[in-house]
Amino acid sequence: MSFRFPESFLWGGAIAANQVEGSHLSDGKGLSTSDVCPNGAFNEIVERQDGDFNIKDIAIDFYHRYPQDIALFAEMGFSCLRLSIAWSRIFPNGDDEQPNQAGLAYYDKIFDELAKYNITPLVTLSHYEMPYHLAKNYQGWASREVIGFFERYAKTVFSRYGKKVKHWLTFNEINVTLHEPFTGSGLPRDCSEQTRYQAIHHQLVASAKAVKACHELIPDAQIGNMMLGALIYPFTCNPDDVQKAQAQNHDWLFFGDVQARGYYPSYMRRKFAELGVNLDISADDREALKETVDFISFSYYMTGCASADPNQQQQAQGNMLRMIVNPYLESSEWGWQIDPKGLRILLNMLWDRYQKPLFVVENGLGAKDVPNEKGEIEDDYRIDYLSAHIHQIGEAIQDGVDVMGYTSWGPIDLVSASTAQMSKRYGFIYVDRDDDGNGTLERKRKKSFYWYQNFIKSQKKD
Ligand code: BGP
Repeated sequence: MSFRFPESFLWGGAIAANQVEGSHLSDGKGLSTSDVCPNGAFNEIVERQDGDFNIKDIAIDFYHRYPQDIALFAEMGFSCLRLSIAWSRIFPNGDDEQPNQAGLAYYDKIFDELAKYNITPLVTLSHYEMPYHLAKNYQGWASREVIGFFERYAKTVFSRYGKKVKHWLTFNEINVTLHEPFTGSGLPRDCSEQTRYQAIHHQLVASAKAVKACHELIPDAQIGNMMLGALIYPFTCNPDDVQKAQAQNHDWLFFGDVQARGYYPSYMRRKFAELGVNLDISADDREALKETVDFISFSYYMTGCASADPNQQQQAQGNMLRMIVNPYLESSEWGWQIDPKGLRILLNMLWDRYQKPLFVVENGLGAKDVPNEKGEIEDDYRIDYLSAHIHQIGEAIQDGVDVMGYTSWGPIDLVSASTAQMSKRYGFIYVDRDDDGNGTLERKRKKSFYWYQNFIKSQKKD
């Protein structure tokens, strides 16, 4: 690639506490919503019993193996690691008066380890989990009270880590509450549209309050939002399809519009009226929402199409967004439609819309890696996927878009959020563990490890 990314561009990978740490009840941690979904974020909720199996109870044991894993990230040349704090390590029940000191001490060790290698932490406050107690006893974000609990949690971690962490995100893929109400938001899966949008409103207010607290407690920090970047194309140039695609894009851009502009976009008035949703928004809420994010972050895996034709039923498989298949694109083994150029289009679209710096905080290919006879993983498919996407980010920067960085999803194999499989692998680093929990947890560099290492090196000044 002849284009050279800006010197300040952050390169790295992204992980989430519940998908890597394990030790789900260690050192005072409480159960989280993720701990009661043994088959993945979108499957049944199972009350815990002694001796039951949840692959995330150990995950990849990052809780203990972080020094080795961070050393491997450093070896690849990472300048950034996106990770999340498990809210239930800090406030085991969510509504506790005092934080759990052992939980606070744990993340200090992580941030200190990153500092050794000059790796900038980018920290998500809530990545697809919340204390299970809040889901069980308050119906999660359906309750206005949870705003206060989240604010207390956010203030606690900002005060504690403010010297070590200068880049923050509020809620991972906040728009996913529309499709999966339990794991990230603690709502009953069969909740009404009214409950769902009221809960989303509470999350948006909580996000804005966290932004305010961050600005006050760590004035030299930056805090962003995080959306699942679900770009939708019209299936044909029929204006009916174009309008449908616009409406579906509004469904998720709405979150960014509130978080970046500080008020509800006007198109939501009609949407709420059509759905029969009547939100309880106080004057204080409106005031709180005015505190907007410093940058916009998003995940990017796939695109899809929208069609107004009811006979056009061909859906993309394996993803919760139920997008219509684009005949020009290929799909991953899980039916996620691969579209590197869509990333350039989306970056331009978000830049035009918000004029705030953008950060691609997830992107990657889930694949079944099979070791060759020498036990090595030759994952050229992953290298192809990632380099094509990175190339399009370079194109977007040349289009004039301000992009802060890129953290690929799952730089080390981890537990899949949607399926709870280990065999859906994203990593540059292989972890010896299968879907049933067998394996030594040994780490091994894949071919893509050396590719990413060389690529990052090529972007540094000679
Ligand atoms: C995003 C989530 C991540 C991650 C990724 C890949 O939606 O933020 O947590 O898991 O998707 O998805 P999966 O693990 O289902 O393949």
